[in-house]
Amino acid sequence: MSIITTETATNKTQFLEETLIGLKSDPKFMHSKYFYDETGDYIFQQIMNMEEYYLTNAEMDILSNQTSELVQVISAHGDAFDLIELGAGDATKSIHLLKELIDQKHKFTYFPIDISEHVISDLEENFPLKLPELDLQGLNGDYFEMLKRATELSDRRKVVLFMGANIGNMNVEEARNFCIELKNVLSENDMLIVGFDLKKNPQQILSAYDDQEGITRSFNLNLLQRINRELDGDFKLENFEHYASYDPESGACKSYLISLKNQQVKIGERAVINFEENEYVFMEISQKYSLREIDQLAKSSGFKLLTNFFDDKRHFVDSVWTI
Ligand code: AVI
Repeated sequence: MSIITTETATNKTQFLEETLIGLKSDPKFMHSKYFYDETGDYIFQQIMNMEEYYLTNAEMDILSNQTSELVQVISAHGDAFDLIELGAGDATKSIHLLKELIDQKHKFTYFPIDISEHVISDLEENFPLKLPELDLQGLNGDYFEMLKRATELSDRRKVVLFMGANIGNMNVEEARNFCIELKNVLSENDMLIVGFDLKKNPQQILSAYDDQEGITRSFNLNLLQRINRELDGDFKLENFEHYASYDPESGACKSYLISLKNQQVKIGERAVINFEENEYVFMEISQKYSLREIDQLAKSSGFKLLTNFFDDKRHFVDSVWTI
C-alpha cells in the first residue's frame, strides 16, 4: 500500500508563522512539535536510550509483559477492528501488541499516523519484513485529519493508541480539549489506550529532563539550529542555555532556553527578535498525572476508564478508555 499524505504534513510556511508568533510573544515560547526534524528524531532516540529517561523501559515493560491481557481487553469489545496509532514513531513498543494480535488471528488493519513523512515511509518499508501478515496503511499528516480519513476508509470499530506519554506534551487544558475532540470522532464501542507518565519522586522526573550528558539540552538547542537551517535564522547556540523545572504539585515538568546575554536574532528577512539577558523561552511541557487526575480527565472528556496497565515499578500507566 502507498502512504496517504496531506499538504499540511510538511508545511514550511506554518513553521515560520508559528515560530514568529512565539518569538514575538511575551513571554516567548516555541512549539515542541517542531523538535522532530531528522536530527531531532535522532536525538530523541538517544533520549529514549538514556539511563535517566525511565519512561521508555516502563512502557516497554507493559507492552512486552502484559500483551495478552491487553489483547484480551481490546478484543472483548468485538473481533474485527482498526488499530490506529497516533504518533507511531518507529513503533518499537506497539510491535509487541501487533505480533500478539496476529498470533491470536485477530482481523485488523494497522493505521500508523505520524506528522513525519520519513517515520511513515520507514514503517511501510520495514514492517512487511518484520510482520509479513500485517495489514498496514500509513497515514502521514495531522492526527485528526488522518483519523477522520481512517474512519472514511473503513467502518470497523476503532482502537486508538496514543502512547509514549505524548499526551504529556500538552498542558492539562489542551489535553482535555484533545480528548474531547477524539471522543467526537469516535463512536460507541471504540477504544482509546493512552500512555501517561505518573507523578513520582520529583528528582527522578527532573533528571529525566536534565540529564548529565546534555542530550536533552542538545534536543532543545536543535530547534534553534533547525530555525537557522530552514528559516534562515542566525541563532548563536552558545548564547542560550537549557533549563528544566518540575513542580510536584501541578505535575508540570517544563523546559526552557535561557538567553545568556542581551542579543538580537534575525529570522530570515521577516524579523529581528530582541532577547534580554536571562530572558526565558518556554520550549516544552511534559505533564505528569496522578491516577485520580487520569480518571478525571477521562470523565470530563466523555470517556469511561475501563482499566489501567502499570509497569512493574508503577512509574507509568497505559490507561484503557471506552465511550
Ligand atoms: C515525546 N515526549 C513524550 C517526550 C516527553 O517525555 O515529554 C519528549 C521529550 N522531551 C524531552 N525529553 C523527552
